[in-house]
Amino acid sequence: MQKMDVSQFKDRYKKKFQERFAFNYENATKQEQFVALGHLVKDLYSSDWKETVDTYQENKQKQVYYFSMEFLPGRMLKSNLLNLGILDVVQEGLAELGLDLDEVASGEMDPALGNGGLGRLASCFMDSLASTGLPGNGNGIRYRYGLFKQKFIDGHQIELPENWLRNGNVWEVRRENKAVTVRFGGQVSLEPDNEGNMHVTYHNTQNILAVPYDTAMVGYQNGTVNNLRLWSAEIPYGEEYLFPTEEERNGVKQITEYLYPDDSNYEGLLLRLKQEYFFSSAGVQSVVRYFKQLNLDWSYLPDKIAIHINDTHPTLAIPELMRILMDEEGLSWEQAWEITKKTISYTNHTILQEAMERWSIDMMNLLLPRITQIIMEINRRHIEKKTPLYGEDLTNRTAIVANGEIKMANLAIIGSHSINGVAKLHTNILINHTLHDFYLMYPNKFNNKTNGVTMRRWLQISNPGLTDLLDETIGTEWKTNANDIILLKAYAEDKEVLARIDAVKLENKKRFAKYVSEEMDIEIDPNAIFDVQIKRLHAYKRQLLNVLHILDRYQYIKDNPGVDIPKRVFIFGAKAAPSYHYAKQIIKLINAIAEMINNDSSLNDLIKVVFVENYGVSLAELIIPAADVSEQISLAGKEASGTSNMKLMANGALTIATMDGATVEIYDYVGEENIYIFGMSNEEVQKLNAANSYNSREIYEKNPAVKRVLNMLIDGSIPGLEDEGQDIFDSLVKYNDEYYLLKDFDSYINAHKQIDKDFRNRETWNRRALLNIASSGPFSADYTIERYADEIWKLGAQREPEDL
Ligand code: 26Y
Repeated sequence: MQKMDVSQFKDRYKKKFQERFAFNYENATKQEQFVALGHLVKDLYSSDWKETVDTYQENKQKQVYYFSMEFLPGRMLKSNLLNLGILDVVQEGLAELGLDLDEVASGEMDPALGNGGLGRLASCFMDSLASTGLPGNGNGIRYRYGLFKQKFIDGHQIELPENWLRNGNVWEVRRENKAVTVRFGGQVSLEPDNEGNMHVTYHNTQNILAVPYDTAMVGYQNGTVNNLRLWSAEIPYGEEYLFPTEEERNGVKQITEYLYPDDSNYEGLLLRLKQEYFFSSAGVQSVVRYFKQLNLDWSYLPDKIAIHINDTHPTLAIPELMRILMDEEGLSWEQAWEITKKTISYTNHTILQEAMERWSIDMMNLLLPRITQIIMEINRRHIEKKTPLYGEDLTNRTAIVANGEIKMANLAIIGSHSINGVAKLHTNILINHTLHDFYLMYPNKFNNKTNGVTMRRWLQISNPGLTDLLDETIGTEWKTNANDIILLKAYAEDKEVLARIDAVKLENKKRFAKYVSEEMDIEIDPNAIFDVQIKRLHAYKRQLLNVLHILDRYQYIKDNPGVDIPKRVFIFGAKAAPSYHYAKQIIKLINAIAEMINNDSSLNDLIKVVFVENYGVSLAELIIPAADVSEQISLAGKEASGTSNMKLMANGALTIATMDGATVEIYDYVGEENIYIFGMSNEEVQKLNAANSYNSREIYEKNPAVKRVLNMLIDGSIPGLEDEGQDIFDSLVKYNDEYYLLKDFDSYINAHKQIDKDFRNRETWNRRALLNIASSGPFSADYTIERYADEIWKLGAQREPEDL
């Protein structure tokens, strides 16, 4: 890309604005100001975009396609500016035009095309693929409506539609000429042709057009611009007459209408199955079309293409690739199977049984008859081949088809060459427990890839103060080589640097406090401890344990008026799946407690509770740099990895955590004196499960602090609660506390007491914050992606046919 100075930028911006809107930028809304800037930025990268794509094709380089039902990219303006190397120029230029970049940037909608960790990981990976110069493409769904917009009414979560496209989308390019057809329903028959070869014929299928919308994924100052392709469902042109009723027409639109807001709670809904096949089929078709342009023998497909499936949601890519290779390209089953397995790899993101996808065979057969045949045959051959080797019991446990259902994880493992977990502990649990049978069969398929996050968005963009501090102490190499952040360790005893760490944090806290004051009308003291838990609301993540601590603290302050402890602001951000009643009750509980505490002047502001509405990527960028304490308190063994843990650490928050997910690795890097570990380990949880001896009521009866706090839920202490208090109380006492909150209660409270003490010693606290920042480099997604590229996708080493 050509360099641009401030005055050139100003000229171009003014011109661009006029072109698009036919009036002056000064009188525009920030949304219009953003649109003009977005288009200008797009002009700047478009030639690199074309060149990158052309180069991959000319070099016949192996490319990876990351299939994901969810992407959570966040606003893209600043990320693109940063990656193009013009963030400063644009900021300065806009300022000279009387505009504020942050204001203009807020005119962009935040595309919430994902639920949580899995979708955000996909977007971090897209950024890292481009930024490490790797040929990697995204493949997903262009949902017309993103994840619902969350409102609190009377403390209850209300879901509103998120019409993120209502002002258009500057970044996307509709590519009608690249559309493909996806078939649903009907019947299939196998009929011989004149030469006696079998042919698959379809009858009465519904044919739907998949239209791709492409978005550039700009690499960090390296000229690479990759592609994220999102598919939209449409009625094929000229075939409107095949969809005569309103209902049929809506049925097509519906496929890509909205993102399912369920995170870790599987429901076998037909429309979701349609979505899964829709984008998997469209993606595989477009990949195959690309491969055919290379004019190579089919056996080279795995040398040119890697397809990665993000959890089981795109697993139908496996039978779809089989179908195309056999039915359309005439390969034998054996050839197609070898190619498919070598092409596909799979990441598992959960061990929660309720999140495991299983589809009813009947439903699948009605919607996808040919795909179902192929799955049944994969299963038949699997059982036939493995039974003599592993015996009936073990083999049957690995069957894809059982009890009238198709188990997607089993299909994903059997039909791929690699399965990975997302943190060391998680992968070990997969190997030793959840997927142990598969591990015995395919030990070489299993591997770990600990998650990572892009330090560009989560440090450089969201925390410019810390970015400057790093630049001025350790230089700028860390921006392309995150491990360099470790150099900051050399400043651990440097009082000046420690004071600056403190000052940067304070500025970020003020920024967030301003937001809270303006948007929520709550005043919080930037000198208080900002204690942050931001993640989807789920029982296993134990936001409720955090709540119990708040109530305990509340009691303590009530008992000891004038007590001298540091102020705390408890900050929550969380959406609950709309059908997840218990999670929504916890939201109501937190809001009720916030109301009670924030309006109680006798507490002397020693506690405040802030539950931000509509938590998402944009709010995360505001909250994370302002955090002092990072809450990672899931029941050990349940959180596959976590990624907010990494972002918070990189921004100098100290972690209070169970030994779960990637937090175990954070502990390993940062050392025990710089993290607060509490509660049962995974082994202890497993033992307790096995012993079947847990009795939460006994803890309730015997532990006065627990009793007191829990009683608050049911004795009317918390105004505004209806059934929530009793139901939540019952979950903990009557229904034996499934996630062992009461068991971990004491050690959690003690860890928080230690935080109170330690926070007072500013210098020591800042040193530990510094050590957390310094130790965060290994969690850069750039490294994660490099390991995927080397060890799973083999993007570097590839078989070169003679005729290349
Ligand atoms: C099947 C459907 C209901 C479903 C939809 C979304 C199932 C799961 C999900 C999303 C799961 C998810 O976000 N998992 C998270 O993935 C992160 C990235 O690997 C992990 O850090 C995090 O621990 C895990 O909960």
